[in-house]
Amino acid sequence: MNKISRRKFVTAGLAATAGMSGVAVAATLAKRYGLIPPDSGGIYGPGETLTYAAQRLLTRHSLAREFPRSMISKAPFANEIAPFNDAFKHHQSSGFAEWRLSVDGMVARPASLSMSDLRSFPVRNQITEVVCEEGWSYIAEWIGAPLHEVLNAAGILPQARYVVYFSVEPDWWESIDMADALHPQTLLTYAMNGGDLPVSFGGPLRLRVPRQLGYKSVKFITRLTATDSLKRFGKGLGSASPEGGYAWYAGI
Ligand SMILES: Nc1nc2c(c(=O)[nH]1)N[C@H]1C(S)=C(S)[C@@H](COP(=O)(O)O)O[C@H]1N2
Ligand SMILES: [Mo]
Repeated sequence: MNKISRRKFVTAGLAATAGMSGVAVAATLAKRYGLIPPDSGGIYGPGETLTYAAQRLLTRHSLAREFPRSMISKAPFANEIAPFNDAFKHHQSSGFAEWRLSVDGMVARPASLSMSDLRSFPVRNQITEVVCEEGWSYIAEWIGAPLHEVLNAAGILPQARYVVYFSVEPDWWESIDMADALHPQTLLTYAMNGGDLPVSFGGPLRLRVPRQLGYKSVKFITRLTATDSLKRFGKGLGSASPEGGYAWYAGI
């Protein structure tokens, strides 16, 4: 046995005796492809890495299921929302004329977009399901500007790896990777079921990410920022969800 194959033999043996599992092998692969989620630490970390890496390697371009118009829920369920402060009520009474979405970070042309600016982007619609981790769901038609159109107009830089998005509600902020940010069904929605997006459903502006659980579809969006690292946001776990015990990646 020459030196190299002997070393290989020893490594394989070590891995076997240490019980190096499929999960560890998968984690090594995930690292090679840059598919480690920001909440990869802790006891659920290996599972999170496996879920995220496997979905991204196998179904990066998959589409969320779209439903026929006849399946739109008659009584969609709006999750409980916090009572609004005076600033929000002021926006509401002026028809959100002063609402702005700021687009910044790793973009060549940072922008501050009004609702009418957003309405001037190509309009897309999708009839998809909002699925809450607490066990309920509803189907609605969502209408808005594809996030990729807005990012491209702002000149998103090739180094950007994630888009972080913020609500007027400080506890609600999330991030998605570029696979979801550039996905054709990820929409900045301002209308629902044919009318303006009601405040109870996130109006005036909600990011719909239909390939993930409802909590990634944050309501009352005011800011998007493109970044190459999630470390400097909050506790560095990618979003508010993992800080509260939920997964950053919530693919469905
Ligand atoms: N700003 C904000 N966005 C939010 C929430 C919230 O409370 N505030 N709840 C989230 C959760 S947990 C879910 S399941 C969905 C609920 O959407 P719905 O109210 O349209 O049913 O919105 C998500 N987006
Ligand atoms: Mo939820």
